[in-house]
Amino acid sequence: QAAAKAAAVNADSGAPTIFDKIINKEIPSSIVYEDEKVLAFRDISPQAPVHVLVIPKFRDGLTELGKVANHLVLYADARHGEILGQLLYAAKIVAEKEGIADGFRVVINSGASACQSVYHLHLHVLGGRQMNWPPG
Ligand code: DGP
Repeated sequence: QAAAKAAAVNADSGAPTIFDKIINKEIPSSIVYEDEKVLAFRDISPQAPVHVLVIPKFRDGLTELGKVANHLVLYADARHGEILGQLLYAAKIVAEKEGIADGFRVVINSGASACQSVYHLHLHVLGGRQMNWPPG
């Protein structure tokens, strides 16, 4: 866990991330849902039978917020209500498409202590098995 936290601290540079390449289709991903503002694709290291990441595309002015956008949960203010709502709505669409609408989990790892490893805001949508509580 210490190594994971150290990696998370190092990842927090504010620079573009691998998710920018996924948004731009420079590297492939398994896309589950996409609209103008949001992209949802399968996690490369699934922790449940369904494990989808939902991310903002930041192609509409949010990009200028730079690092703030990467930490949107931490620094969110009144400007961000719309995109945060759209991310949660997309999570619902993903759950319905994936057949897990009867029970699923939405997670945001925010910051090093939560072991955030990619500094581009993302929701994890997990389901398809019994989820346990508390999470690790
Ligand atoms: P977090 O720890 O909350 O920052 O989660 C980042 C997630 O991103 C992690 O579950 C693995 C996933 N991930 C990292 N790189 C890639 C990639 O290149 N493709 C896909 N599909 N997922 C990735």
